Amino acid sequence: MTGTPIRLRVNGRDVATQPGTTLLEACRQHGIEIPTLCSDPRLKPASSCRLCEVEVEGRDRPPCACATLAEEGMVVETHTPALEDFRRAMLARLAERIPVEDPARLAGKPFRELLDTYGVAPSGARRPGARHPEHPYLDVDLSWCVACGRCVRICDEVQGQNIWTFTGRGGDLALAPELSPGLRESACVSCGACADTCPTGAIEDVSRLAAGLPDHWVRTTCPYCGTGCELDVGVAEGRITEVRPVIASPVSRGHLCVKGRYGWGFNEAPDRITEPMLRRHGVWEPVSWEEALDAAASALRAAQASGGPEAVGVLASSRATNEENYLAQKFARVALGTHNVDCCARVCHAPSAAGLGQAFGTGAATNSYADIERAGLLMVVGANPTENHPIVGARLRQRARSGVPLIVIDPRRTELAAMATHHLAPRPGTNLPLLQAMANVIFLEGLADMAFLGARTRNQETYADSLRAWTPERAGALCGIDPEAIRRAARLYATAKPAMIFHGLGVTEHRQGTDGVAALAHLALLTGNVGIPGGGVNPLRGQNNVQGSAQMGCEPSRLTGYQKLEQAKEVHAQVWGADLPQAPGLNALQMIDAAGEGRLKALLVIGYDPLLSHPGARETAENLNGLEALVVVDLFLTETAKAFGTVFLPAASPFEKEGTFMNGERRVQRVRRVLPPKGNSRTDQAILAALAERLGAALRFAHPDAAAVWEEARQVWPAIAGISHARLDREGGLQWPCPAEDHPGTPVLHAGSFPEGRASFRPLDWTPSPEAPDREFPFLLNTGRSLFHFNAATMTGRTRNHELRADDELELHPDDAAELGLSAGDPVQVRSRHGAFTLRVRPTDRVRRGEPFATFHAVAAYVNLATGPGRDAVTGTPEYKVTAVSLHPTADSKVR
Ligand SMILES: Nc1nc2c(c(=O)[nH]1)N[C@H]1C(S)=C(S)[C@@H](COP(=O)(O)OP(=O)(O)OC[C@H]3O[C@@H](n4cnc5c(=O)[nH]c(N)nc54)[C@H](O)[C@@H]3O)O[C@H]1N2
Ligand SMILES: Nc1nc2c(c(=O)[nH]1)N[C@H]1C(S)=C(S)[C@@H](COP(=O)(O)OP(=O)(O)OC[C@H]3O[C@@H](n4cnc5c(=O)[nH]c(N)nc54)[C@H](O)[C@@H]3O)O[C@H]1N2
Ligand code: SF4
Ligand code: SF4
Ligand SMILES: [Mo]
Repeated sequence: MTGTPIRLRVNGRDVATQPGTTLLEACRQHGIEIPTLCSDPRLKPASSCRLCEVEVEGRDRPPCACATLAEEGMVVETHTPALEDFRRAMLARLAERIPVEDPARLAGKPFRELLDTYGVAPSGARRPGARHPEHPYLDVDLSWCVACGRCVRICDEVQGQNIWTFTGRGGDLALAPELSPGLRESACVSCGACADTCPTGAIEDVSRLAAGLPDHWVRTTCPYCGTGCELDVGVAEGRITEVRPVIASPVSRGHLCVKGRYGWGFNEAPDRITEPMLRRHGVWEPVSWEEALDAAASALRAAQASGGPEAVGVLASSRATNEENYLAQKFARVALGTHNVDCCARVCHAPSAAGLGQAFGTGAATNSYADIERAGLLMVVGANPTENHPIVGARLRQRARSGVPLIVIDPRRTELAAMATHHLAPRPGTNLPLLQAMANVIFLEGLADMAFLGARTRNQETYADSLRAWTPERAGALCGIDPEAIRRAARLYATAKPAMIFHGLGVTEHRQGTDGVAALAHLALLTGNVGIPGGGVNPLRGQNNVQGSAQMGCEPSRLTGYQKLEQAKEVHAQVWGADLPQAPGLNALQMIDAAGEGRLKALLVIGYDPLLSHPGARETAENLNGLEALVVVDLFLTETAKAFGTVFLPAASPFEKEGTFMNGERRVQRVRRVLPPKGNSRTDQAILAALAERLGAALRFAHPDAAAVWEEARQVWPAIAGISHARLDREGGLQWPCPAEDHPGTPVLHAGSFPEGRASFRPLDWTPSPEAPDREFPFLLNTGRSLFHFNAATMTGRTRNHELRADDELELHPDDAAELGLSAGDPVQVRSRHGAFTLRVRPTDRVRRGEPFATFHAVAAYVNLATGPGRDAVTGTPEYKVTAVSLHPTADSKVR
């Protein structure tokens, strides 16, 4: 938004700025730097260091430029001798606190620059007891602290953790007293915001202190989750030495979580595989690329020869770039001749794409993260963003703290649930009754937006009929929730417009995953919360590029753009110069089922570990064992590779290639090469091209670089036709649909109309899961994630994150633990009808009685040994969130 500019005079010069701009910012816009120590664009002004005081005509006392808005006609002086003398004196006073020894700590810091500018030198000494070096990523030495308060404020205003405080005595910085002895044991989430803002290095990255300042910085996108934070990666002597947040990023706005900020150590892990390998007589042997690629290609060809094109398949990586995923599905369809191609969206948010697609016509998030600050109400359903999408989570928490109503629907009392206006805790697997009952209340109490329904939806009558049976009393009994609580939440959601829904795997990873998403979409339609800023239904997508890999066409029944085969096959055939396969393809789970039945003979697995991450690991193993060849393209020997791999092709990491990722709000952002591929590794693009060449499809994969691949994708998917690498480099990330080069991108979908004209309701009914507790298996196991580890922990497990929290744990209600005689840290065997695993117990009332929760990250736990074969009826997504289990204290302290 731009208004009429304001004009003022600064140091005798006329300058203009937008209304609402501070003097500090207005001067900066015109190249006038006013010194400051306590200000940071991420924070509200504090006016505590007073260095930015300026003279304003007509004011008796000089105000702080950071806290004074520019006004029409103002006359300002920023560097008078009096002001400069004052600044020098202030800095000299502060410099007395800074030790003369160890100048490296101050190197590159804003305070160092100020001291140099004003010709002041540090004159203090290290204070005993001021250093706290016990954290793996943060080195704290308060001898350097000048009490600017930035760390205290950023931890409060941005992250919301409130770890730091000033103690009364002497105004010294300290850990908040209620937090235990050290930083590592405190509630600190290791986001590193304090170290990033600290102007003196009193709180500093361990890696910066070890490696010194980087030689250069490269801007790229985080390789972990679908939030899509931007990173500035510092490099010295050919290695990553630090990562810092990007203040101008529209997604992360100068903030990162522990994974993006500190989780890059995997890149240099000593056990990273950087030589191609073949398994001979059960043993992996390094071979040349020629030999490995020949072996992989001939295994794929042999499988095709004996079983037809349907006997081969590709699992693409949602960790890799859009360009590589585009090539992976093209490789399956053109080089192998099969639609057997899928990605981890299958085990994740495929139900979101299906459910939102059915209702709205587009299966992606309707709105943007920026709408968090516009919403009148936030509803988080089956998602735990403060751990799994921490940058979104921190923003949601800040809004809730500022009084915006928050509804959380989750069986567990997550951090957000604990601060919610209403926390509804349904029994796992009962979203549908609950959401239908909310709709029932909204509809029958006359809270529906009838104008919206009449103008923009169809089938509302049959839908309304299907709601009648879902009284809060009936649903409450099934969900274990007080019917009045359902009514209160429904009324609040319907009346606090715009209301924004975020949802996660607690909705999708169920037998009725797609129906659950549809029920959310219906709620939004019913209340007219679609197509408006601050509203909508927004899946918090999982891996860094899962939105992208599905959107690029790594889906058996969809082509690039998630376009239906029928709808887009002609344009693809034309651009590819090849006919598309006739036979329908198999999804990720079906491919592995087919391997067990001998119908699938060879599988190419790119950056994905199905043996560890698919449900029912024993059955997955039996099925994978049926393959004749399994070609793995990864950074590490995954469990799948270790057990069944026949060829291993070492991939370059996301820090080692060019391309784009697509985040959960449909934003395409650049991925840039920070380092060359490690050792002999190659990009997925190069590997796919080399395989295609051996399969006789060289010409169709001869793109000189990632940008050329993107250019081809633009030709087959009109919604990205306006996005080019060059434009992304110029303007930053863009959200599709962006049909033309002059189109700004689309932050809010469905504003005027839906792709099919109207949105569509369908009646929904509840089918309970057979995974219900009984005498033999009295507990209902729920599984998911924790902050410090990412999925199969292939990457985070090779960083120092494991020093911050135990790897995996079983959250168990303290009463259940007591009944079983279990204390914190005791191993417990978890048995289901399908298998068993052992994990240490963490008694906590975050979970309810009878509903333990396990994180599934580490190989040591192998939680998926116990999960079952249930799948979402529409998409086949596994029912990871409910498994009936029994718990057995075990003397065997060796957790598998
Ligand atoms: N730190 C970290 N971040 C990650 C990941 C990681 O491994 N670690 N993985 C990434 C990936 S791939 C994904 S897909 C996302 C997933 O992010 P989320 O969707 O947040 O993932 P989960 O923790 O698996 O599950 C979310 C919540 O669903 C709740 N739940 C279970 N059953 C039900 C139910 O029946 N109803 C309701 N309403 N809630 C239920 C659980 O209690 C849990 O709190 O995170 C991404 N980000
Ligand atoms: N019990 C239970 N199980 C679950 C879930 C659950 O909630 N509960 N959640 C499910 C979900 S949502 C998901 S998404 C899956 C995740 O399961 P996976 O996809 O198997 O997990 P990741 O750890 O993300 O594995 C990604 C792999 O990609 C590799 N990699 C990273 N970058 C690149 C690259 O650029 N190129 C290549 N070639 N490789 C790369 C990494 O080394 C790693 O081996 O787990 C599922 N399993
Ligand atoms: S530790 Fe750094 S950011 Fe925090 S008050 Fe001291 S100087 Fe300021
Ligand atoms: S929130 Fe996600 S994208 Fe952002 S830094 Fe953390 S892991 Fe990376
Ligand atoms: Mo996921």
